[in-house]
Amino acid sequence: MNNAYLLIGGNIGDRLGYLQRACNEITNKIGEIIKSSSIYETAPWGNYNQSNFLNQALLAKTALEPSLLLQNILSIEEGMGRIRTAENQPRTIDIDILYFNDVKINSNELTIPHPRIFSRKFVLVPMHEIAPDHIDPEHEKSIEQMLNECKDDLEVNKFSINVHNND
Ligand code: PH2
Ligand code: MG
Ligand code: MG
Repeated sequence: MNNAYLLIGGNIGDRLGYLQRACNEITNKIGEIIKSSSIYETAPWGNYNQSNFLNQALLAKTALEPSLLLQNILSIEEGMGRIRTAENQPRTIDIDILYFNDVKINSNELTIPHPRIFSRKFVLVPMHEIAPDHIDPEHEKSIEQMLNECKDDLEVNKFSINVHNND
């Protein structure tokens, strides 16, 4: 079995519902979710002119090899109404492979570890909750070290459902 750390997130429509549906799809099509972080509400990185995201980090155990894992992820995203236009556009769901065992892959279709983990608090904060000591094979640093060194100051806050409940 392989260890796949994933980050899921979205900023259109029923954000919480899409995260929950993504977890169900991941369990069915990829493998058992062993760890999951809290859900965080995060300011949009890269394209400020869009709504806040909900993001969550997961550890899934999977029998799939990376290219098949990616194919299943793309089919889950498509089934959940993800439409790809330009980069950093609003989306119902995005499922990113952060780490796969301790492999490094640089192909046309796939870069593992995900190339921008170290510069994004919306990835590092949820990852730190489930795997602070995980070593990034590219930077040879732990998630905790990378979070301490991260210069990103965009908001990343635990999401509370009750705050949004008006009755
Ligand atoms: N994903 C992006 C670009 N910007 N910002 C936040 N807060 N969360 C994301 O998941 C995210 C982003 C590209 O995939
Ligand atoms: Mg992404
Ligand atoms: Mg993606």
